[in-house]
Amino acid sequence: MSTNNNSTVVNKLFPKHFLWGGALAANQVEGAYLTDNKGLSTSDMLPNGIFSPPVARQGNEFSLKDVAIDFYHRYQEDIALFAEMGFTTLRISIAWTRIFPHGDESEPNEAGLAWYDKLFDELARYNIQPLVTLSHYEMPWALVENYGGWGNRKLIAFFERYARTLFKRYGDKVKLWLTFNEINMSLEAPLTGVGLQEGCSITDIYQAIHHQLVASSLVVKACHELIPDAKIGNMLLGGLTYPLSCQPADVFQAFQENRRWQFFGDVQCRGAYPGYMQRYFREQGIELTITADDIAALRHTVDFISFSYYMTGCATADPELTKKLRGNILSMLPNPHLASSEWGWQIDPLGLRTLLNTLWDRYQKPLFIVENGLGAIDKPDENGEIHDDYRISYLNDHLVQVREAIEDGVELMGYTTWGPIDLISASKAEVTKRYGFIYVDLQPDGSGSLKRSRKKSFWWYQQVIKTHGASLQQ
Ligand code: BGP
Repeated sequence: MSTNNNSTVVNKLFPKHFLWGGALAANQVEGAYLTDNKGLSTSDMLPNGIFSPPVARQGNEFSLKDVAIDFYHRYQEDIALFAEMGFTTLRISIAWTRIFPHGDESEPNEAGLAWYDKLFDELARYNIQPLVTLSHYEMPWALVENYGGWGNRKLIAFFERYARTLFKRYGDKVKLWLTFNEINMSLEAPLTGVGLQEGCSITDIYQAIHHQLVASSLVVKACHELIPDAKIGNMLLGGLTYPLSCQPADVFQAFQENRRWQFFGDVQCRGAYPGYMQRYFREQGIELTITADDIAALRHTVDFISFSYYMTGCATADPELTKKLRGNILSMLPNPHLASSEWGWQIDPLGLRTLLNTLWDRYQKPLFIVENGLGAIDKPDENGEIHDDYRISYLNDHLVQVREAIEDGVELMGYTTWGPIDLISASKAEVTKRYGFIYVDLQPDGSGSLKRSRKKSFWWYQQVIKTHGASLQQ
């Protein structure tokens, strides 16, 4: 706070050490889905997105993800563009199937390891700090077929071996790690989240989640042992549910809905299952196998909390109303006070400030916003340029609220927009829904030159980073 001409001026710049960048996931950008001995992943088996059933891959089916935006071969050009925007961090994920193609090998695939070495070296050339997700919506398909996915306790050891391999190999290049992307999404998309196929019960899902939570904790422990100067966080889908009315029953319903996903954060940040979850398991007849070793493992809690933020929604205690109102992909009810994106995701910048404060109050651990952005249809004008003012306005309004949250006292490490370059969407594996500051000439039928070009938002984000947020419009 500084004073100027007797009036109080609040200095609302983002802190100097704040990390700015964008976030990608291997299966949504890399392509090269069988190159350098890569194995098939759950994502490869879901060419229509994370909510659709898997298809058998016999070699001639079409999936946009097979080539995606060909980041595997074009990463140098893309990183140069990120550097031009002023990125100080880039969130990427490592494809487990590049390192252990089937998940259960005793030795890693050197060709896969070597490719990520090149990627990290390229980032280092520009002083861009990698933020690496160990598992972003994919796992070896062989682990689903041969072991039943995370329902099988053996997956814990396979994942730990995979993570230890990465920590040993990249320990001097990567100091920021995340365990599982949106770990709470397993409740909505069990195959993507925990490798469980159709017909699994809620008990199966929570048992698989339990194994994943134990694996996450063991990997935190391994990271602390192997790279003492690194930090490792969890990654939550940061939803926020409001009561549809101020009736106490609706307020309580919304409170419970929020706990459905906060539970994951509670275990990963506090190191034990919360009482409300134990009650839920009892009442639903969910009996989990939890060993004494599991309980000890869970005590290894994360260093920071990362999360994605796209939308909010509502809940009511009235079952009839719940049926009548159409929910969004997260089964939240629409909020009559909010506008929606072209994909029906309700836009709520102030909700981000609420969420940041909620998480900070709850855990008192540093936070990191690792996904936020607007999926929209971008139409090039007659000169081939894209004037994506809608994206600029979405991001501007969210960042203004982020800055407010920092003023509130929230400790925030950084901000990475989702999809700094156009990529394949996760929910429906489409390319029509674009998030990037950089346009990629790729069409829904797979045609296109894959040429990259800068959108208007490219210059806007460059300015935001350069001015530490001073260029944002209040
Ligand atoms: C998150 C995922 C990302 C990303 C994003 C946007 O849930 O972590 O992988 O894709 O959502 O979703 P979509 O691609 O479906 O628009």
